[in-house]
Amino acid sequence: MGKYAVGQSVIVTTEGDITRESVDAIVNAANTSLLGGGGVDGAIHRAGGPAILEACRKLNGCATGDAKITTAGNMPAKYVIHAVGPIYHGGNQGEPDMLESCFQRSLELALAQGCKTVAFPAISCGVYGYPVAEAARIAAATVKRFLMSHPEIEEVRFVLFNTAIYAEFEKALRETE
Ligand code: AR6
Repeated sequence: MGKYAVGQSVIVTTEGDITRESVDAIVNAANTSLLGGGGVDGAIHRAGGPAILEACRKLNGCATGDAKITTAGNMPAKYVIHAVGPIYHGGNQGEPDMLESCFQRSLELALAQGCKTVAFPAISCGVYGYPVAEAARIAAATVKRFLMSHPEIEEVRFVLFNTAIYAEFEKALRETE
């Protein structure tokens, strides 16, 4: 587990399953339909139960780079923030801005809902094919910048599913301003 002080807040990295995190909000790596899928999305819907899909059906989908919030159903978290990351097409099609926007919009929603603790997975780093080192740098820089101006969010956790991705996020957090 890594720990990084950012202003009055802290960023924590852990390896594990985000559905088990006891935080105010966990972030989902969703798709524009918001109606479920594989990867972390599938795990969240399985662990949270049907209340999440029921809430998602009322949201009319979500644009890439944006996020929407629902109940977390049966999971320990209070909310799920469904963020839609970009599919990676080489990096020259707006992917970095869209990925940054996912983290920014998720944190804005968390703040608006009064969340103090938020957990993120490695959005876009699975099926969507984003190179992990680049995605980790964007995630680290965006979250750090947000926390510097919003100390109301006390802790952001990056919950990474395997050792290689965990190592990239650790590196990015050490090297990013
Ligand atoms: N906890 C934490 N991280 C996880 C978990 C988990 N339980 N399960 C997988 N990961 P992906 P994407 C990691 O593919 O690339 C879905 O079908 C995984 O190892 O879930 O944004 C959606 O519906 C990887 O590092 O999301 C979309 O259609 C990271 O989470 C599409 O996939 C993200 O991988 C989104 O693709």
